[in-house]
Amino acid sequence: MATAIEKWVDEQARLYEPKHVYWCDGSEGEAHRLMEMGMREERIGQHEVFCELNQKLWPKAYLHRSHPTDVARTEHLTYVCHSDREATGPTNNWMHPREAKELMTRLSRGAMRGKTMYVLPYMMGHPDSPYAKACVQVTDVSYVAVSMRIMTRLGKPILKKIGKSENFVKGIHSVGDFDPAKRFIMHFPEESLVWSVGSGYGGNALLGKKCFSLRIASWLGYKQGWLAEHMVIMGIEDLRGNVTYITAAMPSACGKTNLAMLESALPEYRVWTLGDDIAWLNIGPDGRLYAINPESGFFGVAPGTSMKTNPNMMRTLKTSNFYPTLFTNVALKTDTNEPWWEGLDGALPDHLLDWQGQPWDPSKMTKAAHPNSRFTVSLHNCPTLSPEYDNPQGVPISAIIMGGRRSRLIPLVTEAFNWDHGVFMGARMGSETTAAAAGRVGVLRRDPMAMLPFCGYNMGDYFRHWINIGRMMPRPPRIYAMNAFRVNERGEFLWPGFGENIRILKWIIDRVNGRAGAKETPLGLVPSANSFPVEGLDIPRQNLSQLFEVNEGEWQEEVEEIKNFLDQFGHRLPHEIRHYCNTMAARLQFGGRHT
Ligand code: GTP
Ligand code: SPV
Ligand code: MN
Repeated sequence: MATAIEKWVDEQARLYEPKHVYWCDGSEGEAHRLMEMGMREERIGQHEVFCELNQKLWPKAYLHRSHPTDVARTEHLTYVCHSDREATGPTNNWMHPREAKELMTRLSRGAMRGKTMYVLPYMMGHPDSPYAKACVQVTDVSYVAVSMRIMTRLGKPILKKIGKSENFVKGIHSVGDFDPAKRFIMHFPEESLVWSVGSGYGGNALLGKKCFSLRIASWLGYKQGWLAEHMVIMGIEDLRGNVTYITAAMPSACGKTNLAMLESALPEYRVWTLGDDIAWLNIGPDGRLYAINPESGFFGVAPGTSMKTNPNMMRTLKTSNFYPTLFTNVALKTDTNEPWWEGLDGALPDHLLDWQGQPWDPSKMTKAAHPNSRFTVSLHNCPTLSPEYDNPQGVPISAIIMGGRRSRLIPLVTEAFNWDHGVFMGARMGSETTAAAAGRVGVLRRDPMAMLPFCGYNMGDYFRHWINIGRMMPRPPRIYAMNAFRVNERGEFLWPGFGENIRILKWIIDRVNGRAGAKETPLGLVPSANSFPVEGLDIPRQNLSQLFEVNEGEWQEEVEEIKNFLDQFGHRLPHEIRHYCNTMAARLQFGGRHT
């Protein structure tokens, strides 16, 4: 008797009509076969899918060049298809599930003719974790199969684990002909199904990542009493060996990967990495909030990564283990066959091919690497990987940070008065857009909890869910806002960031342990004079006061924008959020204190 998975895969094969169906088993031999397929058989336009890079200097590294239109997430083509439109909310694109399936079926018929359909059984989370989820994805490109082997726990044992059960998350993926007019990323939360055609890009195609682990999982969390978040998970160890675990939400390309593995500028701390993008948060038996990282790799931004900014990532990229390392849309240093991107250490190379494989001409002022070029690398290469990474229960969280990219207004760090106020702090977040999503870059938009593009249901209900989760914990984590991107009048960053961000974390840990002072502002609590650790910090004194400044005049516009944004959720907006919004507005205008 065929299992539920076999039946479902057969159904996809009948629709897509591939030449071969290949079930991935996760073995080493398979890794070679997949790379061979990508180097010798499959093509994207006139390019091969993979080219081998200098194996001496970059072990197991391969270059992938995408289709030129397929370089970032496409939020305008991403839909959440609840049968009840209201459940999707005002911040997601919606299509009725029936209509969406008809459209996707039409676009998919025969789309894998002459190709191989790879079947990928994988697990998000450690197989022994009560919080993990078993999944199956089909895809028609080796790049996605190889990427999923790095980013998830993929292999034969997962098939065995699912057995005859129908309880697995389904992902259907085909690159089609990369036509942006026929590109859709559809989510069906009611049946734990993601269906994506027309794009091979990370967040559009590695369906275990944003599509399942955030959009579908956030809905599951809403129904089942947990949270799926766009967050770093990290541990900070002091000299006595105490480790404080924190999570940090930041929008795409706003510093999560760099924070997750920072090399501490303060000798009394070291950082342990558990995850750089996604956290699943569950209330543990002791009433604390526990975090697991459902992923097993990094899909990180290349530009700006160097020995100076993120030495631990450079070490990760130059290490090799069982898995290959992929570089997508970076430039190529032709003399040595090495990957290259803007911000990498060393002099500008003499001969570069740009991210599309064309000779690069520096006088043209274009970037050689695409601004959203990325690497895909196993977490197990990371020298700061936490020994707790594989703990099936996760790690207990003491503080949650909500960060963003704001050139003005938002202080370096602010502590919330309490959980509900912290939820408001997350709900009012804004951030300047980046190259991680198609569209304009540097435009301010509201991005609550860094989940605007990833919340798989009505965000008004999501805020309510956050408030409720706080009620269920006797000892909830404290909540903080953070902004490392404030600039001066000349547009220069006021804060050095990267390894110096440990100072922000130190203040947070000291606060959690009752060891640091704070001063009240209408936004929340900021460090009191002398409570922020500045020893050895080499920045002009005035920068610090500018970093913590709350300019009440400038805030009026911000308050209006926050109110307008929150108003769209109507009666679904929790009254606690409206309360904190109103009191913040009143304090900014008339003064007064938190009571
Ligand atoms: P996603 O993978 O898209 O979710 O992004 P992310 O939040 O992990 O962003 P990442 O850490 O990759 O950072 C994106 C860009 O911001 C990179 O170019 C970094 O070099 C830069 N960056 C990261 N942290 C800092 C910081 O503290 N200060 C400054 N000025 N830039 C930073
Ligand atoms: C992001 O855009 O937030 C990423 C990359 O982390 S992707 O996997 O494409 O979502
Ligand atoms: Mn992300």
